[in-house]
Amino acid sequence: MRISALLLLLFVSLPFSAQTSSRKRIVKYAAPESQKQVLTIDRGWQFREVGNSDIAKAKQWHDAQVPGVVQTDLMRHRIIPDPYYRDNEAKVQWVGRTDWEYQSTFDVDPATLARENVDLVFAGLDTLAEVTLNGQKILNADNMFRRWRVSAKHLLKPGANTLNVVFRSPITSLLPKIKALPYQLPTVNQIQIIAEEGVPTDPYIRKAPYTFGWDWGPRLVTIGIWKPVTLEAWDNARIDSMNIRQDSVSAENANLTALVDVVAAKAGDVTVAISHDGVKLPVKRTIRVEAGTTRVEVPIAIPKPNRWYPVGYGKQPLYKFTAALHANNVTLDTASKRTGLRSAVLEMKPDKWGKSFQFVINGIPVFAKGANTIPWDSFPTRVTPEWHRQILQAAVDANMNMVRVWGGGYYESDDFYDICDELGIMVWQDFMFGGAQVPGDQPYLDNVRQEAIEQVKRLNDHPSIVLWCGNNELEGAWLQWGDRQAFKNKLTAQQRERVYADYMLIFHNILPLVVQQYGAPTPYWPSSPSANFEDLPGSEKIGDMHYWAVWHALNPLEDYAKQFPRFMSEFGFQSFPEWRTIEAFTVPEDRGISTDVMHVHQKNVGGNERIRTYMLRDYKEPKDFASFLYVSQLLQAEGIKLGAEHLRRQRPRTMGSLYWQLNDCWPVASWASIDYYGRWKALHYYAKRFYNDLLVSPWEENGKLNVYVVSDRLDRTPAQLRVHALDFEGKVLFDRTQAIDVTPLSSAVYFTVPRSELLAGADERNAVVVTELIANGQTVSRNHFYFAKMKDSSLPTPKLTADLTGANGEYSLKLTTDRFARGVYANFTNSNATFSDNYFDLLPGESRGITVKSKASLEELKSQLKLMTLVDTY
Ligand code: BMA
Repeated sequence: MRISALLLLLFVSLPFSAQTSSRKRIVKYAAPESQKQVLTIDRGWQFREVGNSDIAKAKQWHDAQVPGVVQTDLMRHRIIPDPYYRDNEAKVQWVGRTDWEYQSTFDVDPATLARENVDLVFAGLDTLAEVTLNGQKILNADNMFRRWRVSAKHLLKPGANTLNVVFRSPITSLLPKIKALPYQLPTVNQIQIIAEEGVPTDPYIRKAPYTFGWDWGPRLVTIGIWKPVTLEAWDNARIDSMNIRQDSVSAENANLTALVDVVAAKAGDVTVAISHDGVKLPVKRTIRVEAGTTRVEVPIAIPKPNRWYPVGYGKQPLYKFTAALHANNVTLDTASKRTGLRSAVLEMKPDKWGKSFQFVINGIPVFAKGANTIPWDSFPTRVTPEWHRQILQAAVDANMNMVRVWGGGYYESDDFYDICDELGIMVWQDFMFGGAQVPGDQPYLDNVRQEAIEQVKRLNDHPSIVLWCGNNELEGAWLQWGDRQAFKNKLTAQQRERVYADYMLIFHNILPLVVQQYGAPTPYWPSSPSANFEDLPGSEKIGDMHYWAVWHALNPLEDYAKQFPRFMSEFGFQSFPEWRTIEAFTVPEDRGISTDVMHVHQKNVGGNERIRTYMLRDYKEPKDFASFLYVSQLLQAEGIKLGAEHLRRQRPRTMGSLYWQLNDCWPVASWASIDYYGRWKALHYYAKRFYNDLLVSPWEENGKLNVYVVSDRLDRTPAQLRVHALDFEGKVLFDRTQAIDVTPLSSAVYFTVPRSELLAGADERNAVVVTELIANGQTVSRNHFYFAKMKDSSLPTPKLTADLTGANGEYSLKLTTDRFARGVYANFTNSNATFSDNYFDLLPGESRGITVKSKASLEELKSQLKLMTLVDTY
């Protein structure tokens, strides 16, 4: 190495802030262990509007946060209002329709400039960016999901350097070009915008689709430097990427290959050494590299690996592998990846129903229980690792073991997958294609290929990722959607062929090849839903299904139990968030289902009325808005419970239940089970019960009540199954307990009783059936069944008493009722709290203790406690 030891020493011993004098400076100093230096440019940034707006204040320079987006900076400078409040969304639309400029002046010291290579690296630009350094154009970026590296040494000078990034509007800058095309590609969820702008631009740009608006999210077309900017100084060679391919993993052996891409500035000998968790492995490779990228493969064998399992099936041990790049005894660069060792197979074997579709992890067929995730915020740069952890922990608390990172958002940040690895949550990972038809010109295809390579290399080592999926709903859209049929009808036969060929090229050629080359053996699936062209998407025989006739087509909730998919990757039902969430974005006059503001916060056209339509089928008309919110949550929870339990009962025919959707990106009426503020809706408490590893699930078939028990446990469970029926006053109508032995990984009926025998002459509108599974003296699952709809039931008015005790954030709440109480909901008018359980039924004379966590004091909580049950709503 030609770098002198002295220079290296100097370089390492002084923190960069000490080497610079200017106010605006390069900030963080990292990677002291290797010769490569990484400097983060995250201070001294300013931004201004440089397009067509007439907002004078926006035209001046204001300080900017990097990483960040202009919208959050504009809010901070009070140039735009909070778009989440009332109907402000419309007031900020100009931001996405104009151009913006960022600028930073940063110092570079002579030591950095003495290095052989100095690169500027942009980890993420949103999206159409022109970058200049000291007045020289260095980059045109056009993909939010890519990383951009530019060699910059020739343009840098000692002392102050100026970096400018101009962002063109992802709407107005594209419109003329798109309007001039012979036809315009269709998209989803933008009816109103299409009316305003003529055509949607999102099909033509690699940018998070949901920022253009979705049926649960506002249109907030973000613009900005959304990931860090760094300066990287290095000499002969550096590590561009490092991955650990899991060739085969069994209890005896893990056969792995470290894949290290080395970038060299010139030819020379380098050595790659691999260690894990501080243990040097006896494997090294010394090779001669030419200028450019060379892939170095180093085989690794780990006997008796400590294997990673999904939560509920074993532990989540993680290994940290480090690759060190040496030349002439100098460490040029190091790279690390943390992974978990497991085999993950998507098994599709012919069987009597068609072909299985199940994830087999370390040989265990795992029933996937979970939900779809959408981005945590409309402004991704506001999302913190703590927030990710809070919601992902809530997923595990609700007994989920899988999330689908849906293709209309963005590839999540590293911390997201780290948390999934740690918690044992499997991830079904879509590529980011959300519903818009794709173009197929060569630059677009190259852009997509590069994006996929980078994302697969970045993420594939996460053991949580068990599937790469091409897109969300594009196959089904092309083959089955009305809007696509109308689009096809407008095209010539040749144009139609072309659009279809472009689809096939990306999802059946480019992406699977990238996964095969950089992600194998992690499986690839072309679309969700899909039957991989062996049948139509949504087939009951092959592949995964999205079932939306309940909700979008107004089919009865009971139709959930008529679907027999191999894997249900989406089904969902909306509700409103709770009162305190509504309060956060409204004034009193907004609080009703038909107000303008509540319609702005409902992105599925007609959604509020749809909730009401369904509600009146099953429940009495709520007397006021607060009651309506509460009943909407019960309605959603009961509906998804019906669907999810049905899917679990079908095991092994069905091997997955992912409801739509886990979270929200702003306060809104939506399909989510946790609202934007992290508050659990009734559905999330229900999910904790219906996704429990042992589930008792009563279901009426042909005048009989069949009591199923579903087990996701690996061992047999000796248990007591109790089935009793009571009238609402507490009179026992039926009571039977039977010893059973629950078969592992199975679903079966363990008890059958005719409806008439259960009711013993009592009125079905006045009775509840309680099924209970008791193991080791504990009730592990309890489930209530009603023969009549709640609107027809004669619910008594219970007298509930509450006893709240505890201190310092941890409280117990004991609730007792005299008569039957349906849907008991405890909350505090003014304090955030989490409950171990909520929205449950209490039998006559029953008490239930729940734990409550809150920062509020006991006195505050006592004065704010509110209890509600279904009879309070009418
Ligand atoms: C599904 C999803 C989303 C959408 C949801 C509700 O099909 O893939 O596109 O938000 O339906 O309509």
